[in-house]
Amino acid sequence: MRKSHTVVLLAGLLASSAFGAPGDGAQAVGVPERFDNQKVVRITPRNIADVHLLDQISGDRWTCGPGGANGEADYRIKASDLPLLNQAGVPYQIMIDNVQALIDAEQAELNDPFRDRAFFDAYQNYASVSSYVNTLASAYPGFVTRISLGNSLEAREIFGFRLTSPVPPIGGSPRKPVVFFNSLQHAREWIGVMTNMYVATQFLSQYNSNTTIKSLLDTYEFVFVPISNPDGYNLTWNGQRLWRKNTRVISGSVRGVDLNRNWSVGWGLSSGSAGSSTSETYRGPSPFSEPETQALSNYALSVPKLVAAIDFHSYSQLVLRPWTYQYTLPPGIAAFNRIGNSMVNAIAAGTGASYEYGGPDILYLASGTAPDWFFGTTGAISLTIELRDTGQNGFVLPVSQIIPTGNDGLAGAIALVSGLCRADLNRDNVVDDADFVLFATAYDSFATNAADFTGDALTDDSDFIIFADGYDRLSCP
Ligand code: 0X9
Ligand code: ZN
Repeated sequence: MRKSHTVVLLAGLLASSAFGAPGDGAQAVGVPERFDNQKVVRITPRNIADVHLLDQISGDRWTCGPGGANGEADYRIKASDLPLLNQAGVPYQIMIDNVQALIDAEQAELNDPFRDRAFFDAYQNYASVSSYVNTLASAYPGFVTRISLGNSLEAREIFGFRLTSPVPPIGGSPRKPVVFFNSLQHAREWIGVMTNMYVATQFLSQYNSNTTIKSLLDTYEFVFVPISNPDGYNLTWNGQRLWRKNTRVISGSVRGVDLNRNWSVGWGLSSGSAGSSTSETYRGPSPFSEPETQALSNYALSVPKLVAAIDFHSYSQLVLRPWTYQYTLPPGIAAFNRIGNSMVNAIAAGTGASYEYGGPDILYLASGTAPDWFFGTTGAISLTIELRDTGQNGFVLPVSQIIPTGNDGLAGAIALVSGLCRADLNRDNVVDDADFVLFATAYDSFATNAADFTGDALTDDSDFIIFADGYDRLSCP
C-alpha cells in the first residue's frame, strides 16, 4: 500500500519536473555537452522505488559501491532535480558538487603549455596511444609486436600489441600461454587506458631488474588492447566527456551499445542489461552485434592457450570475479578467491590503496560481459578490475592519479599471473592426486583442454614436465 502510494507520488513529481535525463543517449553529436552544476549523488536506497526514481531522473548511474543492488549507488543528476530527492526523502550524499568543474580542471591540465609532456603525466588520446605503441615496438624489438584486431564501427583500428621476452616457449610449442589485458570498453573510463599502458611499460622497463617480471615475461605472452572502444573514446575527447557506449546510431540522435553487455555468455538478461536503446546498459540487438566485441572475441579465440584476462574499468576500487551475470558461484571458486585476495593484498602492500575483491554481490549483476565470456568460453582466470577512485572524482580522475593507479594495476596484474597455479587443474588450491587423475586422463574441464599447458593442442611430455613441477610444489602460491 505505502509503496504504491510512494510510486504515484513520485510519478507526479517527475511529471511536474521538466527534465531531459542527462546521459540518456540522445545528446546531439558535435555539440560539446556541458555538465554545469550537475551533481553526483551517492544514494542509500530504502527500497526499489528509490532506485527507480534515480534511474528515471538521472539515466546515468555512474556505478555502485559495495552493498549490492539495494546498496549505495552513484548517479549524476541536475541540481534542479535535488528537490525531488529531498521531497521523496531518499537518503543521499553529494559526492561531486559540480561535474563540469572537474572536466574544466582536467581540460586545463591537458592544455597547460608548461605541463610536463611525459606520457603518464597526462591522459592520452587515440592517436597518441597508437603512436606510443609504435614507440614501444621500436624501443623493445623482440619484445613488442603491434597487432590489429579489426576495425570499429567508424573504421578506427582496434590496435593492440603482443609483449613477451625473446626466451622461447617451452616444449617447442608455437606460442607461450597468453594473458589478455583489455581496457576502455567504456569510453569515459580514461584511467583504464593509462593503467593498461603503464603495466606494459613497467613490464618492459623492469624486465632486467625485477626477477618476478622477468620470469613472467619468460613464461607468458601478454596481449594488450588499450582502447577497445575507439569511437566512444574519440567522442569523449571531442565534447562528450561522459560517453560510455560505442557510437552505433540506433535512430535519430539515440546512439550506442554498451560493449560490456554485448558478449554472448549470459547475454540478454534484463537482470543485468537493458533491451532499450536509450539505456546506458543497452545490450544491442544480438550477442556480438558490434564490430568491437566481434574483433576482440575473434582474436581471443585465435589464441591457442589463453590462461588469464583482465578487463580494466573504473571506478570503485574492486576486483570482480565471474560470474557477473548470475550469483551462482563459478567452477574453481577456490582459485578465484585465492587469486583475487592476493591481488587486493598486493595492491594494498604496493600503493596503500584499498580494493575489495568479490562477485556480483559486491556490485550488481551485469549480463553479457567480456570477463564472463572469457571465463565461460576459454576457462581463463578472468577478472574485472575497477580502478580508482571511490567516488570523489569518479571518471574524471586527476592526472596526478595516473601513476599511482598504474601501480595498483601493476601490483594486481603481477599477483594475478604469479598466482596462476596451472597444475591445479580442479582449482581447489592444492596440486594433488585428484589433479593427477585429471592430467592423466587429459580431462577437459572447459572448452579448451586444461591439461595442454603448452598450447600445442596435445597433452604430451612437455605438458607433463609442467604438471610435475606444480605437483612437486603441492600447494598453490
Ligand atoms: O557495469 C559494468 O560493465 C562494470 N562496471 S562499470 O562501472 N565500469 O560500468 C562492471 C562489470 C563487472 N561486474 C559485475 N557487475 N559483477
Ligand atoms: Zn566500465
